Amino acid sequence: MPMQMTFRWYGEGNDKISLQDIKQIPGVTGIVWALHDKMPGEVWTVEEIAKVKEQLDKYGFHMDVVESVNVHDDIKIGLPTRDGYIENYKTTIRNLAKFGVKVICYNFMPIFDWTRSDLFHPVGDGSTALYYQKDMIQDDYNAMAAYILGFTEKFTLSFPGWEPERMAKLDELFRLYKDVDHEKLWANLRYFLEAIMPTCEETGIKMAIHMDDPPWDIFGLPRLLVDEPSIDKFLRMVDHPCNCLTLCSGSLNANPDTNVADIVRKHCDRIAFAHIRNVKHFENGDFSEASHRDCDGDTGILEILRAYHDSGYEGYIRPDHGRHLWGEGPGTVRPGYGLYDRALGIMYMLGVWDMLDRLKENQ
Ligand code: CS2
Ligand code: MN
Repeated sequence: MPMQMTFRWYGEGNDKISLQDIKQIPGVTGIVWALHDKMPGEVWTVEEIAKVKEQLDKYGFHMDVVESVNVHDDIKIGLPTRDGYIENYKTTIRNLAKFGVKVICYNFMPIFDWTRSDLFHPVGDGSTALYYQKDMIQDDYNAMAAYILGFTEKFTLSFPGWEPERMAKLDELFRLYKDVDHEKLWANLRYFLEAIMPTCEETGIKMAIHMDDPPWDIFGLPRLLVDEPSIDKFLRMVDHPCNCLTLCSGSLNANPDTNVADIVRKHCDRIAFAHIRNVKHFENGDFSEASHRDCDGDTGILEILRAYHDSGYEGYIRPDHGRHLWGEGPGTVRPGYGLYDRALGIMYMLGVWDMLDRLKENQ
């Protein structure tokens, strides 16, 4: 079985891209989905999941991968209330398994999901992309949250991980995380995983942690999954076949010293889900997201794909963020999640993959 190409979709009424559009991209067999109106900690019910299944079935898409079932802050902080939220998480795992879900992507980043200073930065060719200006993400978390929320409110969007309900309590959240250092956060992650592994084993679902993005502490909050040593540590800490990775090339390579292809070769058997994203670095530490073509960024997309191919990767893969092209812009597209550049990315990845297959056949 070859790797399985997927496409992230935010759901009916929540994504301007239709399943019909996605169906026309060659090679896509499954939709990466989520119940985006759920708050972290809530149970996903069978009825709600069934509705999505019905929508995807019409187009013959599988629903094997969920991104994400978000983890409640109380679990990350390690509050006594965490056990209740963990029970809810287990119920969600069991409910998802009833519909054949195989992989749950999640992250363990305190308070913020991916963080950027500009959502529509000019790339130089008329397109725009997500951009990280290092000196803008220093100490004023309220300013950064206001920028993102200003955007989501204006265009009545919601970003997973940036729920206005949570962002309204930012100062309180920061207070709660005050004593959560790296060590404590590692311990809380371990507690969570050890609690849910039996449910994963019983249902066959793999938990696939997403890398922290960017891969360093921000606003004094600890971040764990940042490089090769921390990934080694994570896999050793809970050494269970259901404890897996969503290996996100772009998140990891925001640190240009990280060689993602090496990590693929080392841990391919524990990668359940591959995100392919290309990043271009500037000398002052800023970076911009780029097209998937290898030479448009510094992430080493060709070597990463070669590493997956050599390792016989059979898991799920998707283009991660793309640029905004051909009229896509604020108001018409979710930042990073336009149709065109992700479709181009898929064709690039499949082109490389098909050729690697051919070379192997002819060997
Ligand atoms: C995604 C992440 O958009 C993205 O960058 O790769 O936001 C990812 O969905 C979450 O971190 C996973 O929980
Ligand atoms: Mn990613």
